[in-house]
This record gives sequence, C-alpha cells and structure tokens, in this order.
Amino acid sequence: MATGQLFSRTTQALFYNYKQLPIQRMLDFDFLCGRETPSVAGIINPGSEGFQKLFFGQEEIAIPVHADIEAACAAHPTADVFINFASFRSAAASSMAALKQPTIRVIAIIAEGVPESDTKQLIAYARANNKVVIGPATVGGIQAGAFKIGDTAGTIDNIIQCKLYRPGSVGFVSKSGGMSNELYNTISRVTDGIYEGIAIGGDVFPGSTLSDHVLRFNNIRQVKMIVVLGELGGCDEYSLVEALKLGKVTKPVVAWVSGTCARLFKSEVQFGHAGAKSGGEMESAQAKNQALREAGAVVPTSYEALEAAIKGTFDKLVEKAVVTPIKEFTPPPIPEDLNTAIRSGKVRAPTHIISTISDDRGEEPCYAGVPMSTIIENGYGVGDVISLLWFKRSLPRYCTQFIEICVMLCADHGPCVSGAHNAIVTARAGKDLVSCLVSGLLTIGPRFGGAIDDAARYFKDAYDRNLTPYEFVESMKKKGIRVPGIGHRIKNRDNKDKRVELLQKFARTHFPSVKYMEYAVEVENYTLTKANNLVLNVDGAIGSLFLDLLAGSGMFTNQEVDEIVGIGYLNGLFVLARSIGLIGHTFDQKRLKQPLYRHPWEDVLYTK
Ligand code: Q5B
Repeated sequence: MATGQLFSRTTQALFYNYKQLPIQRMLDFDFLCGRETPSVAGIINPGSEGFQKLFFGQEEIAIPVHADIEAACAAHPTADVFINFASFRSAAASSMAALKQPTIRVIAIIAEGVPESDTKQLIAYARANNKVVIGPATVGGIQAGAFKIGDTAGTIDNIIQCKLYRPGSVGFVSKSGGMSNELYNTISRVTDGIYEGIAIGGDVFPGSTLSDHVLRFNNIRQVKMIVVLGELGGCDEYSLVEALKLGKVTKPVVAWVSGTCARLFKSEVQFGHAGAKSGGEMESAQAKNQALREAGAVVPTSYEALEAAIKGTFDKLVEKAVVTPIKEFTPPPIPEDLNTAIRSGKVRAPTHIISTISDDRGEEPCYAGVPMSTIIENGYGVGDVISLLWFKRSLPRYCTQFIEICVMLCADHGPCVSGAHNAIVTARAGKDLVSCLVSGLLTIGPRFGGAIDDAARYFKDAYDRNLTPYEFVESMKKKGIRVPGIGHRIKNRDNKDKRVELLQKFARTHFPSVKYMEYAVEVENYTLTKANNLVLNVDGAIGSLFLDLLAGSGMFTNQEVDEIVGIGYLNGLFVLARSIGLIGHTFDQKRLKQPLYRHPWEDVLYTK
C-alpha cells in the first residue's frame, strides 16, 4: 500500500458483532464502487459460528461467522482492518485482542463511553506496534471508491449524492461523525470530492488525532488539499498548528473549529462529545481557529463561510493545474431490498403462507379476531380457545364445556395403554420431554384413540342413510371393517366405560338433540349381542356426540360438518387431551429415576 494510505480497493475487514445494516451498507458501497471482492471478509459473533447471508449487488453471498477473534484472523489472514461494533463494556477488551493479532493493521472502535484509561492502553499498544486506531466514539471513515467503515456517510443515496463512489482530491478529517456526513456533502458541492475522510471520534483521548491524519494525507499523492473540522475542548488542534508551523504539511489546509457559540454561555458548557467541553481560553474554538489561521491554514470567519473557503482553495488548485479533472461516470444502481420496495408500493410479492385463525401483529394477539384481553377478562376457558382456533367461532358455553370435559376425560388412561407405554419406555431410554411425548402420540391411530373421526364419519353416514344398526354393522363386516368407536380391550357390558356414561349424561342434559349418540347406542346394543366387549367406547361416544354438537348448535352448515369430519378435527381432541397424560408419565419416570426398560424374555414367545 502506498505511503500514508490506510485502505485500498482490495482492503478487507473483519466485523466484530453481527450488525446486519452497517455490514450490508459496506457491501452496497463495494458494489457501487465496482469492487471485485466484498470488503467484509468475516464476521465475529462471540460464541456462534456459521454463515450470514448478505447481498453483494444482486448476488446473495454467505459471509463466514467466527466465534472468536483469533479464529477469524487465522481464517482471513489478508483482512487487516478490524471494525469493532462491540458495546462500550466490551469494546476495549475486544480491541486489545484484535490489536494483538499480527494480521490486524487498523482498527475502528465505534462504541461511545469506553473508559479513558482503557483507551489510553489501546493507544499505547497501537503506537508501540505501529498500528492505527480510529475512534472510539466514531462512525469510522471512508476512502472514496475503495473502502468504507460501517455506517460512514449514511445511506446509499447520500453516498451517491456526495460522489463517494469514486475518489476526489480532498483529504478530510473531523472529530464528529455526524458533521463528517455534512462536510462530505459540502465538499462534493465545491470540489471534485473526497479522497479519504476520517472521523476520529469525540472522546477526550482519540486513538488517532487530527494531525496524525493530516500528516498522513500530506503523504498521499492523490490528496491535493486537506479539510479539517475540529471542535472546542482539548488541545489536539495545536499539534496540527505545530506541524503547520514546522512546515510538515505542504498541501493547502482549510480548517474550522466549531463551538464558537460556547462563549455565549455564562458557565462552562459540555456539548455532545465527551471531549467537546469549554475549558480554558486555549481550548476555545476561537483560540484554536486563530492559532490555525496564524499557522497558515485557511480559516473562515464562521462555519457558514467554510464552504466558500474550501471552494476558493480548490479553485486555485484547478487554476494551477494541480488538480486534473475527474472523468465522471454513473455508478451501477443498487438493487432495492424487497421489503423497502414493497413498503414504497413499487412492487408486489405473493405471500407464501395464508393464515386465518390468529394474528400477533397488533397490540395484542387475537384468536379468530378475539383479542387476548377479552379472552382473559371474560373468563374464557380452554374450550373457548379451542373453539376459536379450531372452529373459528365462539361456540355456546355448553359446547365449549363439552370440549373441556372431553379433554379432561381423555387426559390419561393409566400407564398400560399404548401411548403411555411408549412415552414411559422412551423416558426410561433417557430421551427428552418432546421425544417422549411424540413417541406416545405416534401410537394414536385407528385402534388407539384415533377412531373418533372415523366413528363420526361412519355413524353419520349410516344415520343419514337411515341404515338400521343391523344393516350398518353387517355391511361393515362384509367390507372387513371394524366399526370405529366400538370395542374395548378392558371394558365390556358389565364394566362399562365411566367416561362414556359421563359424556352421555352431560349431553343428554345440555344438548338440544343427541340423535347421533342414540344411534351409536343402538349400534352398541347390536354389537353387544356378538361379543361382550363390543361396547361404545370413548372414541365412539365423542365422535357421535360431536356430530350432535355440530348439528345441534346451529352454527355449522352440513358442508362444514362434513369438512370437519373429513379433515379429521376430532382426533385432535384425543391428541390434545392425551398429551397431558403423556407428559405426566414422562415426568413421573424421570422423577422416579427409572432405568432403561428392557422387556423380559419370558414375556416373548420365541418361535420359528
Ligand atoms: N371386533 C379397540 O379389540 C379394539 C370390533 C369388532 C366389529 C369392532 C377393537 C377395535 C375399533 C377401533 C376403536 C378405540 C382394538 C378404542 C381407545 C382409548 C382408550 C384405550 C384403552 C384409552 C379392541 C375380537 C372380535 C373379532 C373382531 C371383533 C372387535 N372390534 N367387530 N367392530 N369395532 N375397535 N378404537 O379387544 O369374529 O373373533 O374375528 O378395533 O374404536 O383406544 O384404554 O386401552 O383411553 O386409552 O383386541 O380407551 O375393538 O378385540 O381385535 O381380538 O377382536 O371382535 O372382528 O371378531 P380387541 P379383537 P372375530 S378406545
């Protein structure tokens, strides 16, 4: 790299702490400048590794993410700039770690509020090891057409407006990052633009000083004039005065120290930066401006006159042919982000998902349009929530009560049923809760718990077609289908399922009609003539009674009832309810610290 140059069109940085926007802005700047390689080689996101997808022009690229600074530097030995977006709490430690890496040459520390004692240590280490620190409390810097640190120069529109996508002839250094954006604009209006701009940051002890950068600019062939924007407070500007007096700066310098208004305040005043406070006379903006003027810098009489001073100095360089005219070009357009384009109404994009049951975008989540506060304040129960999220309407209280009874009655049926057994075996194999739950749920099907929908489907079809129980059962037999909702492994005529009786009792009391359930009972009466255990089971009771609920509530069309049964809503009741029990069994086994389950050999018939 040529003398004085900090950056070039091939400079690459490591970016500490993943911040999507400033990284994307760096990559957009790269594309605008026609760089061949992205200026961000890697991201350091403490503790996590992988890749981050970002755009380089129209192309999506994956930038490696590293868990620590050492790993990132080892993976990207040519990335010699470290852009530190750590908080003020961790900026010093991470900056020192970066400075200690042999591959890192320049670091920019963005955080404001880094303890001064820590900054002093960073400065001492950087000086001793010939490294450059920009900041803390800085936006960074930019080499026009080559490399940009983070958010420097703001939006792409601003960068284009200020012609920062190609080099000009002005070296610019300021304390303030915000004011540097302002000056990029001013300089672009009255000169051929910025060659390099640096904001050293507003702390009392900046990592590099105004004069450090002015002296560097003086050595850069392409920089023809220098603009300096200082600030009241501190003595940094005096080292520049000294350099000017000693003739170390040979290029024209236009300077302004802001903060002249401090004299209007009766007491000492502190401006936005830690270093920008009125102190003794020497630290006043007036004294510094005067000293710079006397040392040979072009210093206007006010900030308003700064633009004219820059213009006058630049025009003289043009007259003397020190500056050669730049060939202007139009930079490539940066593709607009889809979200921005949608927001501005320029494009429309199809959605990938359609959802009708809930919405979490407003002030509070809504279930089927009912706000959460209404659900809580009106004392809704689980049955009401199921009614909203599954059926998309508020069902009458007796219906939601029935749903809750189903959930309570089916929550568990002891450790010996298929689902509980699986959950227990899985828990004893040391698996996690979700695995245990899922292994139990996977047993729910046509024989165990998952016969509710089929029961509803067949009972409805048979009832609606006026089939007698005899015709229905025998037609099923002919087809080789067991009647869903009929039969149980342990329940029989003399040991009826209490759950079925409770459901029937509730429905007979509250439902306007229980015609489907009564039909199911007639079917049961017939199947019991065949075998003692062919009782109406809990699946059959829920299936037939839900038909009565749907039909009797008057809130569903026939087509909707068919759809509910066809889709298979009703098995959902068993799945939901039994999840409670399966979770209970899992906790139980874990609480009891049960060992790995192995089925006894004696319980297996080994045969050929
Ligand atoms: N036969 C439930 O069978 C079971 C017949 C039938 C006509 C029928 C069986 C069945 C339909 C599915 C159903 C839900 C597999 C059950 C539940 C939740 C649970 C579970 C718990 C809980 C029981 C002997 C003879 C054979 C068969 C005939 C049997 N069922 N005929 N329609 N439905 N039901 N499932 O006792 O002539 O000898 O060949 O599939 O509704 O899962 O607590 O355990 O809360 O956890 O093993 O309550 O009924 O009888 O298969 O030896 O059959 O009866 O054709 O006749 P079994 P099998 P044949 S509630």
